[in-house]
Amino acid sequence: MSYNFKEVEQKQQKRWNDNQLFKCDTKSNKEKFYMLEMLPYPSGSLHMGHVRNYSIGDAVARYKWMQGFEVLHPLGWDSFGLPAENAAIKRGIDPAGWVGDNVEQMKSQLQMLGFSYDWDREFKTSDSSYYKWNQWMFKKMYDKGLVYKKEAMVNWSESLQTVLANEQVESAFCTGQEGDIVQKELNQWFYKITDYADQLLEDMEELEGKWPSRVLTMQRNWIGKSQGVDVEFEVPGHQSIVTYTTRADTIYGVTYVVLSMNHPFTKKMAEKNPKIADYIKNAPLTKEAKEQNLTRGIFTGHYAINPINTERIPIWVADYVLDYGTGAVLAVPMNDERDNKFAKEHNLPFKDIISEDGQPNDEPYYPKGIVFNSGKYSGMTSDEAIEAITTDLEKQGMGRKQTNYKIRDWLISRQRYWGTPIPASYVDGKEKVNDEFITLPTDVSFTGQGNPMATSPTFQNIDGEQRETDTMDTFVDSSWYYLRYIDPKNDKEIFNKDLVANWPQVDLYVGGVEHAVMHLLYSRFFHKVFRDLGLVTSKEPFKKLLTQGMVLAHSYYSKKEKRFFFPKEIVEQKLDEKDFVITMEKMSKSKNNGVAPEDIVEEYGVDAARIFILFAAPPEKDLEWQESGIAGARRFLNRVHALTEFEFDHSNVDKHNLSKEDKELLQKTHQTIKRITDAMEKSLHFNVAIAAVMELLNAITSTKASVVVRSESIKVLVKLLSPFAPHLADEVWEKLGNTTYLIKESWPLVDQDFLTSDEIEIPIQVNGKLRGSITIAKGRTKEETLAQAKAEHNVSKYLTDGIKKEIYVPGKLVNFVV
Ligand code: ANZ
Repeated sequence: MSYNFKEVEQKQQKRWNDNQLFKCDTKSNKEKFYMLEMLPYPSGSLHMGHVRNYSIGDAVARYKWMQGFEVLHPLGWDSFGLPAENAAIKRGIDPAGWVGDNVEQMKSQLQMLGFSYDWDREFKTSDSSYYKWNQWMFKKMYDKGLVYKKEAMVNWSESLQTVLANEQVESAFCTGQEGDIVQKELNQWFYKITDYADQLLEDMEELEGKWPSRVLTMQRNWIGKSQGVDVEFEVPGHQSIVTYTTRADTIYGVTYVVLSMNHPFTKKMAEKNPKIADYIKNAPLTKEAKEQNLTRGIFTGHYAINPINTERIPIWVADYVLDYGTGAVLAVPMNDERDNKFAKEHNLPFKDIISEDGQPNDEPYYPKGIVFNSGKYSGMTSDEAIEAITTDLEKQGMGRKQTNYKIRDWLISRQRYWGTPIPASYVDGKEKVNDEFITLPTDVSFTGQGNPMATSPTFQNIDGEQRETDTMDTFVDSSWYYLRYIDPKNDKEIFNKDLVANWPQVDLYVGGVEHAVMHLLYSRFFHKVFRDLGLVTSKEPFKKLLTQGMVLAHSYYSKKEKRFFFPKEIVEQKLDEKDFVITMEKMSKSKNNGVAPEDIVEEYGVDAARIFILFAAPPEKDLEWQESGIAGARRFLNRVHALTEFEFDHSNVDKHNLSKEDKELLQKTHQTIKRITDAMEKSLHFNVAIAAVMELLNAITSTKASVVVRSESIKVLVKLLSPFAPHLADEVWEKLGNTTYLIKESWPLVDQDFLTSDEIEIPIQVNGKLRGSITIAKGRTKEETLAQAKAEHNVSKYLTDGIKKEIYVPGKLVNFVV
């Protein structure tokens, strides 16, 4: 029953390409749909995560074409970034060449998979025709006051002479260089995303229900807006210290004031006190180390005065205080968990001031409650006390209402080569942002020491000016690429705004949840800046977001050899599974549990790979790779192909002249259209859709309906299957005598007449418990229904002791009380 899938797939792809089926006319008057998957990094070869991502996008794009939309479905490459530069350092390869080779290889894999991209819109972010617009945007933002330079603490590697991002430090990017990294103040470029903090928050309302709620929550937390009060603590003989609190109700419970390492008071103390200087010097650098060190701290030897009750309290410095708010915290060991741990460690006093009922109980109590031991505020709820204490502090001139945000401005400077050159220069040390387009120099050396940009003999010094050698964070590149796809060849403007107005938003964006904050927040920021520049008309870039789950597979860890084996080795060497720890994990190189897309395609074909991927789990859930599952997908497709062997009749179905079997098959057919259309429109649960096609196939192959009706159902099935298994669907379509392509055919419509069946299913309960069901013709009497219900064998065995009462809800339910 099997067919030559390789031949079929190649043949159909050739037909599609020859006829440029996926070319988008951006000026079309048709209703538009912009389908986008996150652009890939050209690492060298596709992995299953990519295949999943693009199979989802492809299914939706093809479905939308069939629904009559003009579909924009482009793909490009996020090609700037460190791996290309590391290849240059380690193997002496030119980064541009490395990227070019990788792109070529991955593109041919994508083409092998038959994805419906409009390849005319492809670009790499490292193309000068793309990144020049990063520079244009930088200048526009500079003119609007959204770009600035300032001193910032960064991770500096002494041996590499460059700044490393936090992630790079943590992943020990510079292996063997541990200890080598120091925190250093450097002059860096920033994008002022904080100016947009409120808009980024408010506009999230538009995304509610359309973006996964956990992504919205992560963005909300990242922006981290909070309302509180700045409270001033006098320090005799010094400038006073201002703390920020959202819990002014706890002010009677304060037993110490605690500062961050970078607080000016800390720094002043460090100059006089070598112990404090040492404390700062020995600060842990990585996030993990910081998290393990939450009680690291030191007493400054000074005291502050609590403005509410003039109590004298010690001033400490601690790692758990961040550069946030004022960098100073009023510590309340009974009501804040971090303070509690810290106070225990350093034997600082505790004061009981809040509980659930306002009674002292000497227990730590972290939520809001009722206040006691707090002077005239005792007896108030936390919220009342916050209000009253804030007002009184304001009156005293010792407090000020304050709104704070966690979000920081976006540090975009990188002391790296493979990125967009920042279009700035210095005259006598003074910065100047330039209009001119600056290409990356090619006369640089990659020594692994410092910024390669600085090694170019031609780049840095021009006409008495000194050029900036920093390049931009590559997240800048991916912040607006979706707009460039609409007008990718424009060399006069970043994009034509009238054209972009036709495509106001990406309708569906699909990608990994790891981009929940950075990429997805930076793009939203850029979009709003574009809007304020009058270049786009919408508030938000991505109307709907789907974050797909990971692709998992079994990994085999050998207890003896202490390494991961490939599943193949287990089979080939007939190894005993008992010697392994077998777990389901994300496919990865380090676990040797990855499956190469090309191997799967070779063995089972593209359509089978896609069907398996879309069928095995709903798109947002993790997918467990099963070889048996993909073999099952292959068998299913073979059965679909076998439909071409049935007798076929192209005549129209006469609705008024149908046998019982005809009606049943048409009902099944139209129910299937409805189920699949609903899945495509609402849940994007392709697994449900494919399951429905499978059911319809079973109905078609077992029916006794007429050839005309069966032919009609086969046509519908092929159309419904085409977004998921496009090659086979077009093949069958062709074999049935059609010369068109399914993507240009219209999606089947539901005929309501066939949605309702003449029969209904009625659940049967015994004592309220479901015991079975019966199918009866509509309009049966109560007596007939009850008789059939009692005869149902699953039910009858519960009725042997006699029936006390019969409950009958016509057309809905039967319940026997026994
Ligand atoms: C006293 C207090 C009592 C606090 C209590 C909390 C609970 P948001 O803005 O929502 O994160 N805080 C302020 N600045 C800080 C800093 N630089 N580093 C670490 N923690 C800081 O919450 C602000 C609260 O976080 C503030 O309210 C402060 O602790 C702490 F039962 O003050 B609170």
